[in-house]
Amino acid sequence: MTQNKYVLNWINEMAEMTCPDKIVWIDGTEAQAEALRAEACSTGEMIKLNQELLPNCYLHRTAVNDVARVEGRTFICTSKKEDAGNINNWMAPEECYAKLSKLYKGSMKGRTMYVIPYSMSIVGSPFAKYGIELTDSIYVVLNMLIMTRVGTNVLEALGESGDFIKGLHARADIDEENRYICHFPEDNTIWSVNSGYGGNVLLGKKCFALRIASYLGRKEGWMAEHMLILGVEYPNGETKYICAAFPSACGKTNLAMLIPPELYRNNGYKVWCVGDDIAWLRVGEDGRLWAVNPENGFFGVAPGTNLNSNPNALYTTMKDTIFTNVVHNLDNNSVWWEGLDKNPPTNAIDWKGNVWDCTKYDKKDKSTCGAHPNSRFTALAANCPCLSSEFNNPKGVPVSAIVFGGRRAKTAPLVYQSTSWQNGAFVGSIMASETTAAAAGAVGVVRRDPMAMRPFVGYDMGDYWAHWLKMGTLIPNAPKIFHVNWFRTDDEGNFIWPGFGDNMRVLMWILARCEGKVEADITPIGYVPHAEDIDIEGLDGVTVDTIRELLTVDKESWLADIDNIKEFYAQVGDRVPQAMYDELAALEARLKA
Ligand code: GTP
Ligand code: SPV
Ligand code: MN
Repeated sequence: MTQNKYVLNWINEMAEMTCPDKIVWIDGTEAQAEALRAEACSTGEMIKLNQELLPNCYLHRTAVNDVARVEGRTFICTSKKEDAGNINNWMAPEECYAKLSKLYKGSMKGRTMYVIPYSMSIVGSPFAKYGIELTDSIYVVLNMLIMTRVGTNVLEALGESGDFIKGLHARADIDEENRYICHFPEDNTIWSVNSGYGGNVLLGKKCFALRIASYLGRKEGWMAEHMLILGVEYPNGETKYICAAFPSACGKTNLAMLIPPELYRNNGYKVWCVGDDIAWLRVGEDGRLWAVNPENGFFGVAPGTNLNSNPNALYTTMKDTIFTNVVHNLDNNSVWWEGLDKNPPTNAIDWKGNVWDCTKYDKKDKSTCGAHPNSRFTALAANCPCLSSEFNNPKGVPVSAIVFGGRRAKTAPLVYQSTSWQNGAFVGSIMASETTAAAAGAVGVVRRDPMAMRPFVGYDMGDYWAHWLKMGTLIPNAPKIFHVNWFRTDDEGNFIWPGFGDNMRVLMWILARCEGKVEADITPIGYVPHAEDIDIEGLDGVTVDTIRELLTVDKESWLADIDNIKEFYAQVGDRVPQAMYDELAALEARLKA
């Protein structure tokens, strides 16, 4: 497949360690993919679903102890500990290589090693970065074929160069005690062992396109961010682009694919999806910030996806999709998850592979769920009905606004705007959100998650903030920066804001602000809308007073947050830029004034 000696030598070395029975190169052809699907079905690794209802769709169940990213077992292995920073786990590279080599040793005996040459972003484009993932999992191969651009053309584009990310993945024993997701940014290397789930093993995604790429971006003057990219098309045909960073399972896929409320549709507004999880951002020759989505598919949260909340995602998953850890409906050999509809299947297998009794389902007890709360679909971007015509444009799209957001029952208002790039970067640095099932550990605990990147920055968090500040000085026509919160609750714990498609109403205010077309109130935290300027026409049960409530800035709860932010900054450590401390002090002073 290639004569590239860097590639061949590395594969030999990895094969000597892992001892596969054979090595198979993935060429990106449909014939090879189809043979692998058949093989996975023959061993039970995947289940072929009803081909009339769900053509080319499959179901996979991971091990019960292996259902989410494992942040506690994710390491950044820089030669100096300070370069990984206090927020990341760190291991010395030699120590980590030695430790994991033992786990890899002979782990592919009796198995096949697949060689996946893939590209993040469009092959041959100036933005593209190449990787090769070695894995002993057909499930990983089939997911990578959807999520990235895979094939021999990647090897051709790479040529004789050694400039590619070396990823090694072995399922080994799926032993959680010995599960490691390790990054060696100085060596362009990723080693993952003892997992078979999503972000732990699809190495192009979080490991490469965020952790390694953020490290490269800092060196090379660009940014890798945990952001969706969407375009709002106006009735006159003009399209404005927005990037938004929300933590895992906090609404990126949903916002990226939103269908505008009827009123807007009737007036000719459309929303187009460019990406739902990762954005690579560069300064264009025109002085604007340009975004590309380096991925080729969506690894989206299944629960809660339905014809009302996100019809575009549902349509996207109706063919060529791999479902992971959802309910298997035996009556029609299809799939189901909590929140899909009100008719759970009565003859069904749950995500653990056990017979599932839907009558035992109790909303408050996650252990009664049929689908795992972090069950997912892997679907082709090309199958998304609202995919942007710019999806394959190697230049990307120009960004008008950057939006941060979190899952906050209180404190954060529906929307506010920062007062400058520096203030906006500060707003990103103090983001907080309730934890979700996307990572192993407690769910619903508020934690600081700067720029939604806490689990994904491949170097010191303070340096990452400094990089944000520096980028601001390099973008003459920088996007405006906002913060949103769809998740404020009332005293009974119900969401106040309807969310989903109606989030368009907030996007319209954001874009109007970018064009200087609407006034706002200045508050201690930034610009907050006049309640009347959030369009509520056609919204049931939401009045101007509801909006007023959603927009309140409660000084007491913000001051309580300030204490928590100070603790967090101290934890990030001595590389927190002075400008962030200045912003923090100014915010505190304004709240106390
Ligand atoms: P990752 O893929 O983990 O990075 O997550 P994501 O940010 O793409 O999250 P996603 O859009 O999949 O949403 C996760 C959950 O939040 C789903 O269960 C959604 O139904 C729910 N959700 C998304 N948007 C909204 C909203 O506007 N309001 C409410 N109440 N829930 C929402
Ligand atoms: C996330 O957790 O932010 C995801 C899913 O997008 S995973 O690919 O598993 O990281
Ligand atoms: Mn994500």
